[in-house]
Amino acid sequence: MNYAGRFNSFIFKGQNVFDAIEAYKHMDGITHLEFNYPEHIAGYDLEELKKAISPLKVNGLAVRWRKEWLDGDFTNPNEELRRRAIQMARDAADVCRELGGSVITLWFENDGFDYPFQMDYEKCWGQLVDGLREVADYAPDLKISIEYKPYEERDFAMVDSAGMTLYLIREVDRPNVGCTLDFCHMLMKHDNPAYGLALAASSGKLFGLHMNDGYGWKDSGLIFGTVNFSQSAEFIYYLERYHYDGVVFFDTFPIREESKAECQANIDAFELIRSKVEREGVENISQVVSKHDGISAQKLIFSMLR
Ligand SMILES: [Mn+2]
Repeated sequence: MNYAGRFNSFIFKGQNVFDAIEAYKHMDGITHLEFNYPEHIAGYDLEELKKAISPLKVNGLAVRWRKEWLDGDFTNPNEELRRRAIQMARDAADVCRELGGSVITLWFENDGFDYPFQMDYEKCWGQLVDGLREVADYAPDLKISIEYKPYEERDFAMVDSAGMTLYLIREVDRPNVGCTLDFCHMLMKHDNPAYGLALAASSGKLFGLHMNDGYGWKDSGLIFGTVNFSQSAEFIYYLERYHYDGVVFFDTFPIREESKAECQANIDAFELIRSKVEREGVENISQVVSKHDGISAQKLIFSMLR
């Protein structure tokens, strides 16, 4: 399995990108790096960064528009800011390619609304579709991956669910546009994580994963598998069933925990639950699933706990 950790777990504690890369090299299982753009790239020399990365590989870059775009990223009412938001995604594609990465993750943190009558939904939906097409056509060699989150920063996000994400992907209609599924975001929406995963993966649109855990009412970013074991196991079953070969990125927030140990705990948890799924066997689990029976499902879950 390919694994990556979250740079900000180190950077928010005063370390820099190079410190974090060094820490990842000393973990058991990390294979890839995942940068935020521009925050983890600006101010660093790309050549130096490239040297420091090896032997790890770069999965991709996640664009962060942040505070200057409070009124919207691809739907900003200020046309100049809207153009710059799209341009930032195009610039991220150039840097991603330069670093040997293949995925641009777009979480539209500011594209949403807080008040009734605040947004012209049809107009803004069109802007989102047009902006995504522009980025996708600019970088046809890269995967452009949409990460949904139901709320936070806005009360309502425009791309707020697995269903809305898949609908948007269809509307955009480009082969290189797909999605990244964040486990906590799915719990926040009351989307059963494995359901969205199955629909995305079976249509070839699962480009990335953000694994973590939580209680569903906020983006908790807890260590994978700690709260929702059975949903985590179901998620991994579908990853195996659809032969997911992308990167498993742990989007967790070790605010009080030691960052390196916390990242390792995520990898170990994923490996452990994966081993439980593999011990049962994808074929056998598929037979249980085909029964559409709650008791059989419960027996399978408890069998995995043994
Ligand atoms: Mn995420």
